[in-house]
Formats: sequence, structure tokens, C-alpha cells
Amino acid sequence: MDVLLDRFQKAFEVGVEKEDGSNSVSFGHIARQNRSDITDSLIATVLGSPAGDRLRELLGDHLAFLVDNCSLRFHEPSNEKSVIRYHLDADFIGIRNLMVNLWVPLCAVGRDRPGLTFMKPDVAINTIIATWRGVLAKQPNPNAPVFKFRFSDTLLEQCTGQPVDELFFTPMLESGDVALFHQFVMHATQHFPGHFETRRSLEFRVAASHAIPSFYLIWDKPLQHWSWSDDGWAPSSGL
Ligand SMILES: O=C(O)CCC(=O)C(=O)O
Ligand SMILES: [Fe+2]
Repeated sequence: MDVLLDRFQKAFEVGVEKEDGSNSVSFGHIARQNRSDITDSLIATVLGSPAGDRLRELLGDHLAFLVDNCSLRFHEPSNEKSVIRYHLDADFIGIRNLMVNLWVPLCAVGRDRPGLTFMKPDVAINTIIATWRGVLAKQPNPNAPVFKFRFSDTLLEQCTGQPVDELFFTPMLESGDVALFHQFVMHATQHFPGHFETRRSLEFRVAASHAIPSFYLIWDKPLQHWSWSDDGWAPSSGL
């Protein structure tokens, strides 16, 4: 945990200048400032945890980190960009090929600080996905859109026939816990009216090296490959 916090602090010192007004800095940006030592250390730490074993089970021995969408996020009440309403990460990752998001708060969340709110796994999502695809299809280039679609409460109630309060849950997580989900799990910043303390978190977005998500391929975005061997995880050239 201390390692993660220390690296977060260092990365923000490198990163804040660029992403003007924004509350997040991508690993790709940090690496382009010649500080991939910081992002490598973050990746090595998360892969060395039980989350690394889980990724291996899900994606295999060769992982690709989608570094322009791996980020450090500093969530503060005064910054409206901090709040991200209901969405699917498929917006910017694409439909084809699995993307896993490891979301890691660096403080306890869900009670005094806003956590991440997830759609309950038993909600039928067919209509939601159909609606999402319908919006995507209307984009100028549906194969590689710049797409940020937020689902309103009303739209979610129309899609599911249930009150929105019944559709979601917010796990209480401790600092350094890992929430793992894919690009079709709907989520949002926990709605937290009134004052709350700032919250730092990390987002690692990962795919199998042989199955890069569609929008990443189309845009030819940067990847960092890590592979498993008997010596553990290490950076690699991919397959
Ligand atoms: O940190 C948040 O509140 C939102 C994070 C998010 O949407 C994500 O990691 O995909
Ligand atoms: Fe998200």
C-alpha cells in the first residue's frame, strides 16, 4: 500500500501539468515523460498481488496494459470532472476482446469517501446493451468513435423496468483492495451528496496480448506487455 501511495504521489507530480483541469493522469502520459519507472512499479505491485493470479486465470500468461487508459485519479468534491455517472468502459475500449479493469482505491471508500457503484450482477442487461449499441451505431464512425455515453436514471428505469435504486450496489473497500470488472459492467462514481474527503484511486486496464480490444487496435494506441514465467511477472515484447 505504501508503495502504491508513494508512486501515486510521484506520478501526480510528473503528470498534473498536462491534463489541464482534469483529475486523472494516464500511465501513457507518465511514461512519455520518461518516468515509466513509476508506472512499471505500479504494475509490478498489482501483478504481485492476488489480482495478478486472477488476471492470469482470466487472460493467460501474456498481458497487455492499455496504458493510455490506465490512470491515477484524484477525486475531489470541488471538481465536477471528478464525478462520472453511469457508463460502460466499452465506450472507449470497444466491444471486441475482453478488457479487465482493476480499480484500486488508495483509501477506504464506500462510507466517508465516494467509492464505485456497480450494477448488480442479476440485472438483465440485454436492453441496456441494445440501447448502448443503438447510440454507438449513430456515431459518425461507429468502429472508432470518440464516445462518452452516460445513462440517465430515467433511461435505466426504461431499460430495466426497475427503480434505479434497486439496480446498483456500492461495495465498501479498504485501501489497496482491488475491484475487478469488464467493459460491460455498468458503474459510476458513488453519488455522495455533501462534503467528503478527497479520494485517490488507480485504474489498470488490461487485455490478453493476443486479443487487444477493438478501439485500441483501430487507434493504434500504446501497449505495455507483461508476461508470466517461472521467475514471476516481467515486462515483455508481447507474445
Ligand atoms: O473513479 C471513479 O469514480 C470512476 C472510475 C471509472 O469509471 C473507471 O475506473 O472506469
Ligand atoms: Fe469507468
